[in-house]
Amino acid sequence: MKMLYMDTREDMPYRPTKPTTVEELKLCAARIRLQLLELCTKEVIHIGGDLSIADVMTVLWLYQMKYDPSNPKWEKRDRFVLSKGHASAVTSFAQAMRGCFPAEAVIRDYAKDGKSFSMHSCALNNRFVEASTGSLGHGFPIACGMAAGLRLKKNDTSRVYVLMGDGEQAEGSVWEAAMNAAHYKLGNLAAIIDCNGFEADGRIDELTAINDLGDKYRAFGWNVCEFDGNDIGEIKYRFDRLPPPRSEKPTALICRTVKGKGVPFMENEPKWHAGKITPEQFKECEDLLLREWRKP
Ligand SMILES: Cc1ncc(C[n+]2csc(CCOP(=O)(O)OP(=O)(O)O)c2C)c(N)n1
Repeated sequence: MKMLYMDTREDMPYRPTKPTTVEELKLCAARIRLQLLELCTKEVIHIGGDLSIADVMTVLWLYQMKYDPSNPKWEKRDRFVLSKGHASAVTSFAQAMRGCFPAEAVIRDYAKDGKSFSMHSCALNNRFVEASTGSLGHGFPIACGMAAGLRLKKNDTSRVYVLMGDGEQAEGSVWEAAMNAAHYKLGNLAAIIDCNGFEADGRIDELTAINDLGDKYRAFGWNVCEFDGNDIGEIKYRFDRLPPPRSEKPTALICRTVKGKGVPFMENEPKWHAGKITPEQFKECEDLLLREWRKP
């Protein structure tokens, strides 16, 4: 199959370096979805939870985060920790679009021994990864430690963003971290929770129901905002209004999303937590996404 590397596609030609409008960001999200699906023809990836959070990751990496791809250790950068470490593919494509490395490298090297793009984020072989993750419930406490570290260094302009899943909320360490973040007044911490309603084995409400997650974070002393995590305009609006990093309450961004978003046969279908697609399925998805993208 001819690989359609997204950096050079002629049918989606616009590649803004710093998208600012909702329309530009929507295009970037569509391209990231196509990159994910292209990779998914070659490797098993966690496609369901990559697609659910693709819109948030687009706005986060291409619009929101203070970050210099030519200097990933810049002291004043915002930090990102992928606590749901299995969403490494969408993270890598968002970073690629921000200019960290070419998307082609992700497609070529993903899950290959000794290369930079692992199935779960790995900081040992990729300098754009802040912390190695994959064991659920660990990235969040690491992010809290980073936010506390920024306070000790008197850095009051950087934020730490951490992405978790709703299934991940069943880990006890999540609640230890939530309690500590409020206690240490980490207003420089923003926890993004991808509430797609599913974990690996099925529906969250049938496995470990989390009921009203917003109430839980509020009870732990957090600011909470809850919104449609597949609506780019809404995501941008919420990021624009985050309290400043020097404020005293951490913020939970509860994103209501659809697992497998954008690919009808994957949406809300537990078997697409992880998987691989055929070239024919890729073509079907590509036609659909391009049609969607061209809609006025
Ligand atoms: C501690 C731990 N237990 C189990 C797993 C296996 N596992 C990988 S992904 C996953 C489901 C996670 O669900 P969720 O956090 O909702 O992620 P999403 O549905 O967004 O992909 C599980 C149980 C793991 N990675 N870590």
